[in-house]
Amino acid sequence: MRATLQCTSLLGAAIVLLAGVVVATPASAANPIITSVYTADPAPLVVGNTLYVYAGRDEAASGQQNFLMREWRVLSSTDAATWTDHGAKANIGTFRWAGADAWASEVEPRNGKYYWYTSVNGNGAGWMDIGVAVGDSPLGPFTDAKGGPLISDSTPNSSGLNIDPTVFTDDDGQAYLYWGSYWGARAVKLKPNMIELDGPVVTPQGLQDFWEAPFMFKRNGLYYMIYAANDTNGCVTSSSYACQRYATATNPMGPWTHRGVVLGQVSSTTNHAGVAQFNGQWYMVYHNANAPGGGNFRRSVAVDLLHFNADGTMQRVTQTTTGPPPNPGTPPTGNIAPSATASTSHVSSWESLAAINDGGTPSSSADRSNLVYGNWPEQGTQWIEYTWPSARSINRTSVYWFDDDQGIDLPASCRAQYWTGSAYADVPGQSSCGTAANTFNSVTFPTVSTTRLRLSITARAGNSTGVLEWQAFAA
Ligand code: FUB
Repeated sequence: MRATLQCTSLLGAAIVLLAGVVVATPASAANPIITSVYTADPAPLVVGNTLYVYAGRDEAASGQQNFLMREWRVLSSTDAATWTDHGAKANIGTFRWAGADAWASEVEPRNGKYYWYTSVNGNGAGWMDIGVAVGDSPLGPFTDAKGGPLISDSTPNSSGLNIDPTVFTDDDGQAYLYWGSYWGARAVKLKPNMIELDGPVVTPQGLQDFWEAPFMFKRNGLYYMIYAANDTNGCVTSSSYACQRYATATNPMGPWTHRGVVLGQVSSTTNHAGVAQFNGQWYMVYHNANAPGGGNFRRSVAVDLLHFNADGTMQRVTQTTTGPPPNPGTPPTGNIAPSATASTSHVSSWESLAAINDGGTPSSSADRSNLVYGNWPEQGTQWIEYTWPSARSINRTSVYWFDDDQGIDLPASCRAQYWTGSAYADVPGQSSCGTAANTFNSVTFPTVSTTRLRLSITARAGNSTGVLEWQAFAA
């Protein structure tokens, strides 16, 4: 947004843009999720089995150093990997009182209607306003819900720049509007009609280093606010850029407790993101400048996985060029070992830890035709372990032992362990861990939910141990 402060493009009141009619075209899984047009300021919304993303469109010519944004588009996906572009479903012409700058927006559902809160340049005094359009479906058609701005420079205690609305409706039906830029976050309650303020505009406390682009959501009873910050104290390398910091609160109006950075600097100067849980997986949608010919005013929407820690804090998002795999939150079935990251207390340098979850079926405990894991010359108790990026429900594990009749022998005993979130513990109620040669030895147990499963292996005296394949089965 920053460069636009010097070079705002006012297009004039005469501009009336018809909502674009675009044939829905599925795009393949990759980041950015769409490259046929430049898109920015994404806001996600889950309706049924569909993940929608509402985004502005960057139309600046190559080399142009200001935003040219005249419409808001809708994308959708049923697997968060493959996207359909539905085209523009609202534009500056949707608001008769506006003339330019179709900046960041967000859609909030209520009573079967969909309220599209937009940043837009009104024709009156001041610069940016927040308008509301309404439609009967996530794809509209959308019309102006109010006939004038919901927030403008004349709203008492409004932000220095009234853009970037995020609307959140709590379980009790109370809706909240947050917005702002120029380090000026603001919050206000909305009436049930979603188009009138319900009380005074307040300045939320605790959103450390807030610059702009708030997005609010709730998880496990805790309120989360992510927002763009541009400090160089752990956020960005230059304050021309921005990261996404986040804060949590136990009340939707705050006060907020700053928790850190959840999305680092992106390749565009602006950083605008949203969060959604879809089919059991959390996602962050954001924009960057990574599409061919992209830049600070030719941005593109990307989607990546978002992971929470057990204490409710968020892990920093890994920005990928591939995007997420299709529906990774769908519960896995069968042997989930191949999707895990393996680790061990020791592996012999000439053998391979990758053996244990490469999906092989050995013909015997002496089968060296595939990779082999062994921990020679270590003796006593050693371990192998699987880690998944989020918790898995597991109720069986099965191991095929390696025995080279030299330093590696069948073990004396073994047991399944799991990470409780703070320590390793024996998996409760597990059946005996078999040590037979030339077969898979299964261990069953009541389902545990864990990110880490460990096989603790105790060698026979004077020997080391080895594994040809170790499976873990989703409950
Ligand atoms: O896209 C125009 C403005 O840039 C948005 O409103 C800000 O959040 C920033 O992304």
